[in-house]
Formats: sequence, structure tokens, C-alpha cells
Amino acid sequence: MLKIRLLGAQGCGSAIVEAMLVTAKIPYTYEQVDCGADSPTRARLLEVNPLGQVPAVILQDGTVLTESAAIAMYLNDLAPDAKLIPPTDHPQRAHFLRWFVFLVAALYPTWTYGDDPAKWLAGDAKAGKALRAATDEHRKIMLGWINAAADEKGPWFLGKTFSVIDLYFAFMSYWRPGRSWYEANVPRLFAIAEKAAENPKIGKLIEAHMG
Ligand SMILES: N[C@@H](CCC(=O)N[C@@H](CS)C(=O)NCC(=O)O)C(=O)O
Repeated sequence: MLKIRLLGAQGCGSAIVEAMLVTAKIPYTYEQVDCGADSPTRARLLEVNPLGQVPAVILQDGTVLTESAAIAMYLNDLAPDAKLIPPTDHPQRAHFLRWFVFLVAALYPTWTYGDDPAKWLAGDAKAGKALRAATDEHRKIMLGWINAAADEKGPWFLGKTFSVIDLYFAFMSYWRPGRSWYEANVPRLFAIAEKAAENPKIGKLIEAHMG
């Protein structure tokens, strides 16, 4: 049996990778870490991922796989039937690729830089507050674009075709600006998150991480 070890933290993006693993029915072991600078698990996390970020996956042969999109692609290769990523001949493949990469390359960093802004500004709390506010605002604009790119009728981002993008929103919708903002401002993304949570395995993970 293939061995996959996931390093994750409560409420973090590693929960999205857990959702990918359960969707793909791939067994894994879980190691809880804390990304905080003073955490006792910090050294362990840095040993695996010099960025100090989760998700981080350790494969059977010791290869480290970080970056949730890279992990999604790897898991899709392992379990293509789970259809995390639409196949190369899928009519919406290009649309999927664009917004999947946008999610991790443009949207996700708004939390990375806004979550602990003083870190990037030599502890300058005032500048940190401004960075947090600016990244929070920019995220809302980007979420609006993603919402407009989502299929009007749903239930998934790609309409009738489920993909890993749907799993991202099942969890990301709990991060700033939060669920009520989603419901009021990006209803397609909110509906996708709700739909994904109907799967009891995903619902259980949401409860464990976001409840
Ligand atoms: N590009 C990464 C982003 C991962 C990321 O930002 N994870 C957050 C938790 S949700 C983290 O570890 N933050 C701590 C830090 O950046 O120091 C991915 O897609 O996996």
C-alpha cells in the first residue's frame, strides 16, 4: 500500500489536500504541525518545507511535495477516476487550468501576506495593518472575478463537471472575508462550497477544521 504522509495544521490549506485525498480514496497518515514562529513543531515543518507552510506531503520514497496545486496534480495522476482535474480532452480544460492556477498563484498569496503582515514589514504594526487591509480588499475583487468565471447554473465551478477547484472553496470560504460575505457577494462560490460540503466525508473534514 502506497504511503503518503501529510503535514497539516488546523483550519489551514492542508485540509483542502485532506479533501483531495479522501475524494481520491488514497490512504494517508497525518502529522499535525503549527506554522507559528514559536511553535514546538516549527523545526520539523522547516525541515520538510523551508517556506514553513502547509500543506506538505512526504511520499513513500521520501520525496517532499509542497504546493497544493502540485499535490492535486500528483494525486490526480495516482487516481484519475476521482477526476480532481478534468482530462486533457475535456472542453473546459483550458478554463479549468486558468482558474486553478489563479487560485493558488494570485488568490492564496493574499492570505500568505495578510495573515501575519508584520512579518514582512520588520514588525511595523501600522504598515502591517495597511498591508492586511489592502490584501483583504484585493482578495474580494479577485473573488468577484472567480465568481463571474464560475458556471452560472452550477452546481460546480465547471457546471456539471466536478473538479478540485470546488474543494478549495469548500474550505477557503471559511477564511477571510468569511461565509456571510461569500453568500452575499459571490453566491456561485458559496453554492459550490455548500454543494461540496454535502459529501459526508468533506462535511466531516469541514467540521473538524472549521467548526
Ligand atoms: N502556495 C501554497 C500556499 C500554502 C500556504 O500559504 N499555507 C498557509 C496555511 S493555509 C501557511 O502555511 N501559512 C504559514 C506561512 O506562510 O508562514 C499552496 O498552495 O499550498
